[in-house]
Amino acid sequence: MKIYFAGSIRGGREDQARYETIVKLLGEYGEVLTEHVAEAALSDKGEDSPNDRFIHDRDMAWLGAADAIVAEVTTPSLGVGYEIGRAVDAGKPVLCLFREDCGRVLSAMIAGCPQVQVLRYMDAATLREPLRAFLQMLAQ
Ligand code: 6IA
Repeated sequence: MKIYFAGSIRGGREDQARYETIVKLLGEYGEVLTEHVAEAALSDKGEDSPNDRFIHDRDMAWLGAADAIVAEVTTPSLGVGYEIGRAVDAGKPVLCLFREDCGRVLSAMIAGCPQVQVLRYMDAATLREPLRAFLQMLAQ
């Protein structure tokens, strides 16, 4: 099972520690193609940073290779929204995770999309069982 994890980068890194917890949980059920999204040290300011065209094309190739997309959507991110839309268009299963106590309301374009499953949670540590259920259902 190849899993594409999406989480905010330029949209803001406030939830980075939660991404780490989620990527670790996902790693119990498959290969996470995009582990770097959860890295604390992720920075695109270095001299050896790949350019945006490279990032886009590489990520779209990974998205195409993925069996499932799991997106943490609490911190609003143009890139994550774009990835979700592309994944829906490609007919890929998409699970979005939204932290309920964040003080925001999830975009209607995600919450209202019939092809997207939304899971509202409070604590990332409680996500093991719902992630297992989502991914094992796909494996059948
Ligand atoms: O608009 P955002 O930057 O918040 O979009 C985040 C989403 O787009 C993530 O789910 C990633 O899959 C993808 N993405 C955006 N920027 C990058 C990136 N930046 N590297 C990989 N995926 C990205 C470069 C950082 C690197 C040079 C350290």
